[in-house]
Amino acid sequence: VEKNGVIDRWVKKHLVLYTGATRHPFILSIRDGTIDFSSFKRWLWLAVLMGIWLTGQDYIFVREFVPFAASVLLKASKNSDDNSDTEVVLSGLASLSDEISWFKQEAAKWDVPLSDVIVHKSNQNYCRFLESLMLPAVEYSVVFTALWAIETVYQESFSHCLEDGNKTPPELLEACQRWGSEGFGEFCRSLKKIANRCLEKAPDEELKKAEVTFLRVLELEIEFWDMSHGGP
Ligand code: HMH
Repeated sequence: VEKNGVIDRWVKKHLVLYTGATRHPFILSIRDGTIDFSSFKRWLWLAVLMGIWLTGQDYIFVREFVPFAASVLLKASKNSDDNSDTEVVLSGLASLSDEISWFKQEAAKWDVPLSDVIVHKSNQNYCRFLESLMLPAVEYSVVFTALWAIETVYQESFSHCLEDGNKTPPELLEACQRWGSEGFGEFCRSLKKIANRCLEKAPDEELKKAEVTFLRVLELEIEFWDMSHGGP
């Protein structure tokens, strides 16, 4: 095993897809300030009507992500040889609770309802994928790889919007800070360390499964951002 760990090896091996997820055109348009803001609120309403409002979609996603993270917590408490795993996952669950409150607050701020957001097809696929990972038979290293990838794509995307030279619209800075913050980055590094530790001990077949799961997360994250185009 290379000294940088399995995760770095996979990121390097699948860099095109990884960059596709962490530097999506939607994220780049936020960072460059080219996202259309003159009619942002009108766009929001239209997006709500079309069921593609990303905050609304992410609210739906996070509600499904909570039981997934809880299933990882359960596996950590049963399978892990390191007690600190459960603490890391538990802190992740605590931020998800915070995130749900924030979505509700954002919805109120923009005067858009969360109650009747239509679940977009891409989001439905993503939620179904999470559901499949919640099965007790799915290995700890596989679900941990998924948890790491899901959180890290968001962290790397939004921290890019905060890097030097950004022209991120002030209206979106709060959202970017939520996932792009140093604290969330530290959390993602903890996830990576645990994932690497599990993967280094995993048998070949399990390792292959984890790699496929990693790639599936990247595809689903790209499809999630693609919803911003308003397509089907
Ligand atoms: C689609 N991926 C998506 N939404 C999120 N909130 C995260 C990752 C990180 O929590």
